[in-house]
Amino acid sequence: AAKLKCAVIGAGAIGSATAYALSRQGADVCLYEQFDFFHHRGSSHGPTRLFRTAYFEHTDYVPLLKRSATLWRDLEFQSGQTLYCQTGVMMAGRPDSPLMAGIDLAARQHSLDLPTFTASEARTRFPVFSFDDDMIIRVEKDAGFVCADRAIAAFLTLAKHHGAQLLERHPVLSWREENSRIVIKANDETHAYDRLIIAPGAYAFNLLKDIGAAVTPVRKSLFWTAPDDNRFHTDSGFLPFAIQQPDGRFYYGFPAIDEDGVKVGEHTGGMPVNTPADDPEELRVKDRKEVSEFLEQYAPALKSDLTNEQSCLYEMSPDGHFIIDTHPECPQVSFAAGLSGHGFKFAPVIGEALADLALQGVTQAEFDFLKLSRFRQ
Ligand code: PYC
Repeated sequence: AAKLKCAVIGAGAIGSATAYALSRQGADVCLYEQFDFFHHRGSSHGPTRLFRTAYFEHTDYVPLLKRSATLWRDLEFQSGQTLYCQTGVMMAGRPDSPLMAGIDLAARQHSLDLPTFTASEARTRFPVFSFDDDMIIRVEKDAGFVCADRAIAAFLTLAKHHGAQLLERHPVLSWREENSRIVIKANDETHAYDRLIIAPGAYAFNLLKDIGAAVTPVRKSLFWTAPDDNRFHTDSGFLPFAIQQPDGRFYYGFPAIDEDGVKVGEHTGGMPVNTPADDPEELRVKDRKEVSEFLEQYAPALKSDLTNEQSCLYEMSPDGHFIIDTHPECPQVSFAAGLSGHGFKFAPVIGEALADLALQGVTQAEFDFLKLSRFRQ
C-alpha cells in the first residue's frame, strides 16, 4: 500500500516523539520546525524533566504514565542511551495540599506504593531539607527524571533513521483542506499531505486558532545552584524533589548532573506573556529572590551562589490539562496543545497516540478526558 504522507509541525518533545512514532510505523513523514532544532525559545529545552506516576493533577493520567514509562525504556533501547533515570522522587507538603492530597488519591486509586514519612523521620532521611512540622513526605520509588535534551535528540535521530525528513527554520504559515488532503504553506512553498499533526507549543498556536480553546503562554525561570558539593549528585542518592509550601507555591528540583549543580524552579507562579518571545527581566529578578527564600527555608544546604539561569515557557490550557484531539472540522488533522508545564514526561505516549490517530483513526491509550470537547459544550 502507498505510504501515508504526514506533516508534523513543531520539533519540541511532542512533535519529535510523533515524527518518530509515525516514521516507525512506516509513514512518510516531514517534520517542520520554525527555529533551529534544540532552540531555547519554547518549552522543551534543558537537561531534565520530572517523571512521576502518582499524578496529583488527575488520576486518569496514571495509565498514560505507565505506558509512557514503557515507551521511555523502549526509546533507551532503540537509541542505546540512558534517557530515564529512575532515581525515585521525594514529594512534600501538608496532607491537605493539592500536591499531597492528589498523590494520595492517585496512589489509592491505582494501588501505587509510596512510603510516607513524618517531618521528623524525613529530616533524618533527607538531611539536606528542612520540613515544616505539619508536612508529610512521600517517596515514589519508580519515579525519576527524563534527560530532556537527549530524549529529543534520540527521537529525531531515530525518526531520521526511519526515513523522516527533518526541516529546521521552516515555519509553517498556514494550512487548508483541499480535495480531502491538507495543503500547508511553509516558506514560499506549498505541499500536500494526507495527515497533519500540530504540536504547537506556545508558538504555532495560531495554526489552531479556530478550535475554541485559548492557551496562554506563561514565562518561567529556572536556576542552578550548589555546584561543588558531591552530596547533591544522583550517585550520592540525592533525589529529585517537589515541595508545596503552605501558601500553595510549589518548587521542584533535580540532582546535579553536571558542573552547574542542582536545578531548581517554581512550578506555580510565572508570568503570563502577550507573545511567547517576551522574557521580562523583572520576572527573573523576582524569581531569583523567591527561589533563594525557598532554599533558605526548605533546603538551606542548597543555598549558594547561582551558577546558571534560564527561562522557558509553559502553555497553559484553561484547566491546566492537556488538549489532545483531532481537529473539530478536519479529521485528517490532529494536535496536542496546552501541555501546561507538565507534558514532557508524556512525550512518547502522546507521540504514539497522535501517530495512531493519524494512521488508524483511533488510539488505544485512554485520552478521552483530554479531548477538546470539554471546552465546546
Ligand atoms: O510535571 O513534574 C512536573 C513539573 C515540574 C516542573 C515542571 N513540571
